[in-house]
Amino acid sequence: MAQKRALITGITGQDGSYLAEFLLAKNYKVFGLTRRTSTPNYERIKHIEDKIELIPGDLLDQQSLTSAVEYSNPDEIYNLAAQSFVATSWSQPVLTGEFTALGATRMLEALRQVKPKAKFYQASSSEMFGKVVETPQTEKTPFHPRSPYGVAKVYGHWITINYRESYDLFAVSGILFNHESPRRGLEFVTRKISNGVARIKLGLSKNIALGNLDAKRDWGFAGDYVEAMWLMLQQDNPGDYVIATGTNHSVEEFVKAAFEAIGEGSWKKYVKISKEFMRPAEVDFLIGDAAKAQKILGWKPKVSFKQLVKMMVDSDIELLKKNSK
Ligand code: NAP
Ligand code: G4F
Repeated sequence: MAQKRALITGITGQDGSYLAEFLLAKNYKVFGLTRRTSTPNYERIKHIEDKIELIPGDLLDQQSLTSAVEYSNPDEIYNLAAQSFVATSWSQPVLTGEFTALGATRMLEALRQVKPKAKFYQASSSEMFGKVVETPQTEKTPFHPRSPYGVAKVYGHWITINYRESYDLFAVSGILFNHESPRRGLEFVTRKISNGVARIKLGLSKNIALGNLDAKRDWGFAGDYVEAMWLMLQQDNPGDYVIATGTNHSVEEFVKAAFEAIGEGSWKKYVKISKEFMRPAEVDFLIGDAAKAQKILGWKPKVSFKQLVKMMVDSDIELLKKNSK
């Protein structure tokens, strides 16, 4: 059988790096779209850089996306690139719309014009549920996004379905709940906490400044979630799936578990609440029901909340020790 070919946008990001590893292990030829930066930011993929092929391109630039699809001639396209930080979407709402919403249309256009037989994955988000109208959230739960990011993702979700219905494409939307890892960006709350706790443990900081501790998220491990993306594209028919653990925890519970991972029982003295990290509109509560994915894809998360927190804290301690040498 011919070697399968995949194009990943957002390969330098958390999910892109795990997905690239996953596909390499399945013997795919992996291409990754990277945008121009004044210094390369290949930290998350440096261990596999010699096994993948990077193609220059930007979600803002249709021609570069079309050329990337022509060049890579993919069987599968994973559109993971986005402005993915919710807080930034209020300070850069137009850019967020350009990347996260219209970027999906540009990728779909590239696919439609160049390789309509390729299978397409769109990275949709539980942020689309926002102010939730039912619990737990499923593929059928209506959306009420609470940020320019959430609104942009709703657009990306529906344009994917629209292209599937209009042009008979194999285009799917994975509605993924929060997933984290040691490769998570430092601005997201879980990594901010694991890094902060590691710094406190090593005597490099005295406290962590956080915003709303009451928000609850359904947190899973990114390594588990990229398998679900791939499984969605291995089906005979396209469909949209919720991917989640089915359990949730508050930010406060994450903080507590992270301090417990270093054997510190009293976390309160280390945490400062700062208005700077409060949002104009909050998503208070997310919990997903991944029954459809379990039934049709045979997908289940493997890493528990406690294991995830410990993995992130341990990794940050090791990283800080290594960097201080
Ligand atoms: P991430 O770490 O922030 O990675 C985002 C990626 O997009 C990076 O590779 C980034 O490149 C790239 N990118 C941003 N703007 C671009 C542009 N204009 N042109 C080309 N590439 C661009 O995000 P992630 O956590 O891996 O998430 C992957 C996708 O899943 C995103 O679409 C995110 O919104 C979505 N999602 C994530 C979660 C989650 O919990 N992680 C949940 C649901 C959905 P640079 O390295 O150059 O910045
Ligand atoms: O870690 P967060 O920034 O992630 P958020 O907003 O849930 O978004 C992430 O998950 C989405 C899936 O639902 C993705 F689509 C999206 O791309 C991204 O990956 O914030 C989580 C919660 C929020 O309620 C926030 O208000 O943590 C709260 N929080 C409290 N203090 C904080 C902080 N968030 C951040 N980033 N920093 C804080 O200091």
